[in-house]
Amino acid sequence: MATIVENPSLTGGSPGAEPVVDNYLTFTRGWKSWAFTLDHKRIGVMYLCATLGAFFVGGIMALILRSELFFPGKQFLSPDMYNHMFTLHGAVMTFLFIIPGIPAAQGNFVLPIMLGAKDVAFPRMNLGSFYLWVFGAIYLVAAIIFGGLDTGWTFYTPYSTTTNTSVILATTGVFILGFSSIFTGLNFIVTIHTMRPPGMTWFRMPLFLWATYATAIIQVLATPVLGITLLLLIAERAVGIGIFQPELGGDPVLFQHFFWFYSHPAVYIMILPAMGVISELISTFSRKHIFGYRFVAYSSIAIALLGFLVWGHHMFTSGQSAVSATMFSFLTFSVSIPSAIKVFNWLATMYKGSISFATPMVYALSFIFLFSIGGLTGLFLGALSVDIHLHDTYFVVAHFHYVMMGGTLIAFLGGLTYWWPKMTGRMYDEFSSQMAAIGVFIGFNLTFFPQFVMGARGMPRRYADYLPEYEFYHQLSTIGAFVLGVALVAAVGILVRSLWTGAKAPPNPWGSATLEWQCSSPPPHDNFATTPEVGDPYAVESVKWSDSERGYVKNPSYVPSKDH
Ligand code: HEM
Ligand SMILES: [Cu+2]
Repeated sequence: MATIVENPSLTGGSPGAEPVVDNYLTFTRGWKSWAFTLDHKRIGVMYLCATLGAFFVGGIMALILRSELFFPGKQFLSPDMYNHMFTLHGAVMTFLFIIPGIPAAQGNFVLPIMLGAKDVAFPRMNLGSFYLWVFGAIYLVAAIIFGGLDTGWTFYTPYSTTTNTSVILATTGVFILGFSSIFTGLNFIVTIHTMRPPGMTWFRMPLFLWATYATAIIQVLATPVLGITLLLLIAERAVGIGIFQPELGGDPVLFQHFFWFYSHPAVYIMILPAMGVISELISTFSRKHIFGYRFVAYSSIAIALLGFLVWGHHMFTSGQSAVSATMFSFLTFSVSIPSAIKVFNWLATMYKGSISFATPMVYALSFIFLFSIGGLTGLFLGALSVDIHLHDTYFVVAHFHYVMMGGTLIAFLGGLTYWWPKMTGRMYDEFSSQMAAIGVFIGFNLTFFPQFVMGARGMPRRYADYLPEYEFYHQLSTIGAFVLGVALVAAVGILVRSLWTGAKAPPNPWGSATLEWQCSSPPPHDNFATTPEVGDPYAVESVKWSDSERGYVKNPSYVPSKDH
């Protein structure tokens, strides 16, 4: 059995011997040193493997769904099985991948280092958060095995109170996952408030940190509402407390209010960290200071706060009053302003920049394009009269995949390829990785763009069958899904291969000025031996390319300007 072996370089090697470079991967060894680790970097890596695993499972289900839809009529899934499959696809993707993906996996890895801290404020709670994720995932999987689940990821009443599938197991799982998310958010808030080193003022924080901070506010404030709602649903099913079931005097629409009071803010839990990643990528790969730093920072907070006011836009057709529908429509438009501010600032950052098309930037550019389509179609849906026609059609499916997949997943890949050399100490093959990124972009659009068209033409969502007039769009979409699947497997495969074949990564391969690039790749156990020198995180001129290092090094002729 494996045992924990302390790194010999730290317990004193012979004097004069070549110093063994300590890094977080080799610091201690054995599986226990991972299972009980309190190191935020290792917890980040474990989260990364776990969420990618969930993404793979959710992806297989998506391909099964799309294959069923290649022809009208039944292929191999009964309508009932189809309901199970799309429910589990949605629940796995949302709760196990998209929500924890960037904050818990990449945020955990880089947040303390970017901040200049040795770890998060509560390392044990951090590990606890990871195990809660594991337990929550086990419950969800158990629901699949014991009775399945066919309510849709939204668990709408009254169906969820009457179906005889495993609603209680699944909602217990989601309840536990909610705690995991709250723990992560709480940890990040406290870390950012209390662990900034001297010189790291709020306005010297990289924008990724502002974004994860804003995300954490939502995680802490909104997730309890989901938790309580799910407990009420469990109580309704188990003992009939009469809150959602009409025959007991309850109101099923109340469930929708509770659900969306969490789940609209939750879409910002998904997208804000993604926007944070993109801010880092655009500045680094344009070799320019980010344009409008404060606007980008404040717009994250604005999104977090405004996001709490718009949940009723999911309920325009639920019979809510015309006055509230009008108010929700108006507020929905206002929440898109801060997102637009970010897009304008990214474009302005690129303007006259010296743009490199390294893989992370290919993803960043894809993000801007796809997120813009996703966001703008959100405005169509936020317009009252238009939504009456589009509600519950494939148009909505296309909209949210453009924001969740075109936005968050693409940013996840951008962040993964950007921080990969830092996490693993290896460079991946640039050309094949760029090709995979382009494949993802093409596959994605082929899958989801036709869904806008068929949705606008009336194809309803969550149906196992369709009229022949939609066949062409469904076939394009299914072909796209397989292109996307192959490209995604290739994108991740290329990264994994670099663990064996990749060149050693320099501390700063891309020329970024944020602190994580000041420590070696991979970083040492404690991140920084001495307190790092904090400067303007976007002063890309403070580093310059060195041929001998095959990376960027400090630029001796750089003089910080006064306004930063
Ligand atoms: C500019 C910002 C956005 C606006 C104006 C917007 C607007 C809307 C509206 C009005 C709907 C309801 C449509 C209907 O059911 O009839 C909707 C659905 C949805 N949106 Fe957005 N949205 C925006 C951004 C996002 C983002 C960033 C995400 C996720 C990352 C997202 C995820 C979703 C999801 C998952 C649904 C469907 C929920 C379901 O019924 O299963 N949206 N959006
Ligand atoms: Cu919403």
